[in-house]
Amino acid sequence: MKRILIVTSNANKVKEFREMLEPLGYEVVSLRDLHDDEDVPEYGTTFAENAVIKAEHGMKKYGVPAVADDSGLCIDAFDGGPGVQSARFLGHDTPYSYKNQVILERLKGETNRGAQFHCAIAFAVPGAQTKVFEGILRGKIADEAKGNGGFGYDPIFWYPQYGKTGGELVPSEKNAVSHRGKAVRRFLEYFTEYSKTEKE
Ligand code: ITT
Repeated sequence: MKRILIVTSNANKVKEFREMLEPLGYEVVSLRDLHDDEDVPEYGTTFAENAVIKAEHGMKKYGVPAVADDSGLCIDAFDGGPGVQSARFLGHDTPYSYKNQVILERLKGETNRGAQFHCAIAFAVPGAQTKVFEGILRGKIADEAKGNGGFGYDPIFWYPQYGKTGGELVPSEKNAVSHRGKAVRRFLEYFTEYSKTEKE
């Protein structure tokens, strides 16, 4: 089984990576599996920059190829915010039930409810140029929070493909259309070819 190190402290991201990659025969190893709770500082201004910072940090620390995900919610009426600040919006440890209610309050009466999830995945290999794979999912901010599925902003993000919030989706439905699903599939296409050359 091929191993993939994912440099993240977000257990929900690890779960989604596992759900998508394990059935394809990949073992996903997270920082938590390595008993590493270091929080890598994200000083980039784009999702891609932050993903590269995290992946290269893990690659250098462990001396193996490493993957990182930087993602977030961009709301049109907030000029794309919280964007790269999504995890830190209203405080890193503030519960998402509260963050989501604040967003709904701020959008009360707003007709422009367009929003998108963005995911950048970076793949860093010792001695090689780091690669980035991105995925975007356009949708809307729902009128109210619904469901307990997914994580983070999912209960208030309306997935147009299903006419439901992310909180109401089962994992396979979300992964089939999500920003992370798209970026993971782009990464996998590359990784499959990369793995073949590694063996030669
Ligand atoms: P790492 O940096 O350790 O990977 P993090 O949670 O801090 O973990 P980010 O900086 O990439 O990760 O922040 C992404 C935030 O965006 C995440 O915490 C969620 O709040 C939100 N987010 C990303 N993908 C999401 C998804 O699929 N569904 C709901 N919310 C999501």
